[in-house]
Amino acid sequence: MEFCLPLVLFLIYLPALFAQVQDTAYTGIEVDGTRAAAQVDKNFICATIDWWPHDKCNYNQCPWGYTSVNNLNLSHPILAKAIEAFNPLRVRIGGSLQDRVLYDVESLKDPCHPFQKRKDGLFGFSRGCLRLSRWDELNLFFRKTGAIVTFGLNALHGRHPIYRSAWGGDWDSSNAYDFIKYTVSKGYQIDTWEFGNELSGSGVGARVGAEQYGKDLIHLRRIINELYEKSEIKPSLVAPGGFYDQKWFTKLLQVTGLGVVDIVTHHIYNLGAGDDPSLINRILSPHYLNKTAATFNDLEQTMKQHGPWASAWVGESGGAYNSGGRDVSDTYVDSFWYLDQLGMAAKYNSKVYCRQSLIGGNYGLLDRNTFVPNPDYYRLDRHGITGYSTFYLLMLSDIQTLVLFVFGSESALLWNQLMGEGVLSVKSDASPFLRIYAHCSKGRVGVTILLINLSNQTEFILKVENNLSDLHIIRTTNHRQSSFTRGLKRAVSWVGRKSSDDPLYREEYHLTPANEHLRSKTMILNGTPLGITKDGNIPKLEPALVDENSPISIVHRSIKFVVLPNFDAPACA
Ligand SMILES: *[C@@H]1O[C@H](CO)[C@@H](O)[C@H](O)[C@H]1NC(C)=O
Ligand SMILES: *[C@@H]1O[C@H](CO)[C@@H](O)[C@H](O)[C@H]1NC(C)=O
Ligand SMILES: *[C@@H]1O[C@H](CO)[C@@H](O)[C@H](O)[C@H]1NC(C)=O
Ligand SMILES: *[C@@H]1O[C@H](CO)[C@@H](O)[C@H](O)[C@H]1NC(C)=O
Ligand SMILES: CC(=O)N[C@H]1CO[C@H](CO)[C@@H](O)[C@@H]1O
Repeated sequence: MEFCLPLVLFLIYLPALFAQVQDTAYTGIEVDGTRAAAQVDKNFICATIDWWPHDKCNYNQCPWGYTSVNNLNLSHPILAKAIEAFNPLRVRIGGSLQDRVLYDVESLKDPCHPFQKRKDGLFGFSRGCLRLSRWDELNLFFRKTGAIVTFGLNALHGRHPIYRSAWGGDWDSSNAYDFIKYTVSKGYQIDTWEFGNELSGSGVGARVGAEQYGKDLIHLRRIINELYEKSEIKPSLVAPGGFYDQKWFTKLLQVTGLGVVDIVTHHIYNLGAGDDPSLINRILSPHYLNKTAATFNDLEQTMKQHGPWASAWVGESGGAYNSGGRDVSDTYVDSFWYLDQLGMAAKYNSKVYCRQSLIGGNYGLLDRNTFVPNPDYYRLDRHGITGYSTFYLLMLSDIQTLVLFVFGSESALLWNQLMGEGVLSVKSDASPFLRIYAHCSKGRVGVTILLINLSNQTEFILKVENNLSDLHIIRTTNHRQSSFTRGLKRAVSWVGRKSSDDPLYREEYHLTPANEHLRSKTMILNGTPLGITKDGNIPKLEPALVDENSPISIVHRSIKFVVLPNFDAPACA
């Protein structure tokens, strides 16, 4: 019997072996351009600046360097250019230590010390302090770079631990009051004041009950109303900047009621700890990625029911917690997670998405040491040429090395340039490994589709249909090509179809890793590595122009933005 076993095993595994051969799946997707399923803010992309000092360490690494609110080098030319490239970028100032920050206003009685390591301190640090001279510098910098600022206030000030991680007592608003007053007197523009960081639900490090939190928010609302009474621009109030907890969030909305909280922020770290060996498997698992949809959906329901006056933001999301994963959060593979989550957040009506972090940790969009405008830091300028758009890359800095190449920023920039405010729903019969998101194109007619192919073996060939037409979805998955191409010929409902023989084009931005290595730090756009040229410039970044009636293909483990300028979508008009 024994010697039969290998044969049996061989027979069992035979189909599996064949299944691993590269394959192709034909699929139809239908984009509903008749109405926007959701709407994001004009400035959806946001990145955070944290308070962590250089000696914040995880897993025997100290990946923050000098990137804190208090010591980030604001005169580094690359930093300003990186922010300006988004034109504008939202910046959220906050993080774990924000609730322990004192503002060095005149009335402050305590000395203004920086954060210091302390074993018994919350998150292992003492309280810290923001000097007003630094606050002045920061505001000059934000004004210069056009950043739209969200500032997180110290919601633990005046409270004390009561039981385990639970903190009690009223918030002492005096320090924040004088700080906001100073900010108003200087004419510094703060778009949104946020209250607290990760104190909701069971909290991270510390938690505060929803009832108490709501009371303090009502108080803060009064302060803001009072201090901004004579101002033309009135900042919004944002809270609680913590993990979603249905009971806690519901209670907070009930206690505060209409006219207190304008924006509800929640945090997401859905990939696990930064040193988790399964990070990459999670990033590539559609099932795992999609789990976050449940959170988005629950929050959307809670908001509809208890706070229809407020909108939702992802206030902080970095994938892997505790500073991100080294050689994961800063490589190509991270874009699968990041772009998928941007798409999902938008679909569930999040108006803004703040990526942890702009700089600092392993998940920074910029290298913490060199600020390398990662060769992926491009500005895209659009010029209308013969009806199409041509994109030019402006080089932001001469960089000596291509090695430090951080992907989130490239992905974020492409999203920022291409994806508009209207979110469109997509029907598809594709495998779950093909993640699809559609938005109105940014700043022009038509729609843009984001395709994320997580499959390690399947290339998808798609036919995009407009449901304005009376065509039904052609269910062609894995059908033979002939029936698929027959279906293609029936594609209609594109605007601008000329009777002339001129072909109409779509634009494609295809992102793949160098050397097919998922953890590569070099990104390939339309077959060209994104690197600097001999003379120290970054090459032009142009979309591939493709006959719009040809099927769209996307190879395994890659990402593509497809701009369809002639797609007739009344919702985007
Ligand atoms: C594709 O992934 C599956 C499971 O995720 C794995 O079993 C298989 O070996 C992979 N195939 C290739 C060609 O890498
Ligand atoms: C900040 O960056 C600039 C430009 O690279 C550099 O000249 C300066 O020394 C830096 N300052 C600090 C404090 O590191
Ligand atoms: C993702 O999750 C949402 C909500 O739980 C569900 O409606 C949707 O069908 C899921 N999508 C996929 C592709 O599994
Ligand atoms: C388009 O799709 C939406 C839902 O996605 C549906 O409500 C609408 O009836 C569809 N329109 C047509 C013409 O099929
Ligand atoms: C690993 C991987 O995804 N490889 C594919 C990436 O995309 C290119 C085409 O752009 C394919 O040739 C690779 O096989």
